[in-house]
Amino acid sequence: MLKKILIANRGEIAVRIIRACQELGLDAVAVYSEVDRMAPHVRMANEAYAIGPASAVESYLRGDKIIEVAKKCGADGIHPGYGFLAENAEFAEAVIEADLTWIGPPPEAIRLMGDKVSARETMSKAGVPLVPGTGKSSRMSNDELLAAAQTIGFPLLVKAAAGGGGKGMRNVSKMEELPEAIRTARREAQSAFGDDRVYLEKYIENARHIEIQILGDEHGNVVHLGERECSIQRRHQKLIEEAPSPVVDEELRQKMGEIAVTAAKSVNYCSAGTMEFVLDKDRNFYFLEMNTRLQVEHPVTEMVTGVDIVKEMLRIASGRKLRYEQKDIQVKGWAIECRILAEDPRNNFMPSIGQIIGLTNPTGPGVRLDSGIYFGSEVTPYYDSMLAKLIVLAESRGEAILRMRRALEEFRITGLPTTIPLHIQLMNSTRFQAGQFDTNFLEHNFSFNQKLDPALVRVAAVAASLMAHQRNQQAILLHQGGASPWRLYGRREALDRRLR
Ligand code: MV4
Repeated sequence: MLKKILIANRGEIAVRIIRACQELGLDAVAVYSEVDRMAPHVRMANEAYAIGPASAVESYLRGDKIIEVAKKCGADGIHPGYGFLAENAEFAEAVIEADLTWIGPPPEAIRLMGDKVSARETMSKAGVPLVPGTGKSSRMSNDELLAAAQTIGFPLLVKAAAGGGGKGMRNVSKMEELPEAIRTARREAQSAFGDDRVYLEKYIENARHIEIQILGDEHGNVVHLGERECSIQRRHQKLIEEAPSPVVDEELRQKMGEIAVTAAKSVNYCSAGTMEFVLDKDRNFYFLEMNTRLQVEHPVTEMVTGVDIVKEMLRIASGRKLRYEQKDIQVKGWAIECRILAEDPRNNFMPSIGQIIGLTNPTGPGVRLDSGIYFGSEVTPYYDSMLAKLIVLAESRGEAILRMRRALEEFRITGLPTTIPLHIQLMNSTRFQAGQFDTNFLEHNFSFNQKLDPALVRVAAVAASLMAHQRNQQAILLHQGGASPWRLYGRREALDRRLR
């Protein structure tokens, strides 16, 4: 069994993994960059080690340094979280090579799914429905691509084989545009991934983005934990996720789930993973890609299934058998997650930086907050803009929306603009409430241009201060019959003396 885990990450996900370690009685080791010396994950871990300057390339992406720290401090496993080194097959191999336990899927599975062309081929062989597109050949010439486009039809997407998550993707509506789109997509892919291979897929319009969570152990057992609805996004950055999806019924869940399990078994997958699908207007689903890591939005699945995915990953990595059979997995209730970003939705989602000078965290029934900030902490420009994830669980979707709105109203972050006001507006939108949205909803059918006049903001701040002061005064007068705060203080002191 593992005893000491190094977490090769920062922010809310490092905190989340430390919590899982603590519940399993494992020691957690944090690593941190210069600007993260005071970060929550450093404070919460049993031990913490500096690994370099702020820039991720010199710190959280330094696999060699991280493995060195793990060996020196006597850790026996490494959890990569998401992002950074999580889907780097060479790093996973180096961890295993160093005689440490890799808390994630086998490096071969990471590599296979990282190449989107080989992922398509593998999934096709396992009987997973694919979007019509180019086939097996991993290296296609421009002429071959142009010929294939004739059969696929338009609109279509040019995608980078080494891409994923929408990076380097191009939408093409007619043949005349295709040669140029292929050229630019190749150029972009070459500079971003050092690999200019591209492939084509028919573009499924007005689709919903649905994903299936799976868990597999080292003994060949695989279960699925149902779906997540991830259509509310902006430029491939998800903003809201929910489980279940408003458009997936038990029958479709079983069908997608069974296919995901079969596919995972066909590649000897183990640990946590996610199969991404698009669902068209007629509720046909098509495989897009597989994410071979723990995902940001895993909490909504944890809330409705009661399965602690991170603890399960740790148990699986220690060689344990999965504790669940498919029949043990039941979806109960409704969970919604809002990603709280340090971005200004009123100013084109401009990233915001600064100190958290005021913070009230939401709590109460059915509320979970996975956060990487605290009162007084600094938000730097070096990493991802996600500050926290606010997750609620309720009996029904309607109640979950009301609960989320309540929790968002409780959540006060002062010092920098966040996406909280946007989320409140989304919870209030009738289209969201009715579950009528696709991946274009936020960017095309929803406006958040509540432009604030700075002069009016000042007036509002002055009015709010006056109101707050007046309310305090009233509370004192009403409840204490005219006693001043000083007199009340004196009375309390006298009472304390008598009790002593
Ligand atoms: C698609 C698609 C429709 N048809 N592929 C985006 C992220 C990456 N995982 C693949 N993505 C998509 N691939 C085909 N053939 C729709 C998406 C997609 C999307 C596209 C445009 C704008 C927002 C989107 C959000 C999720 C998925």
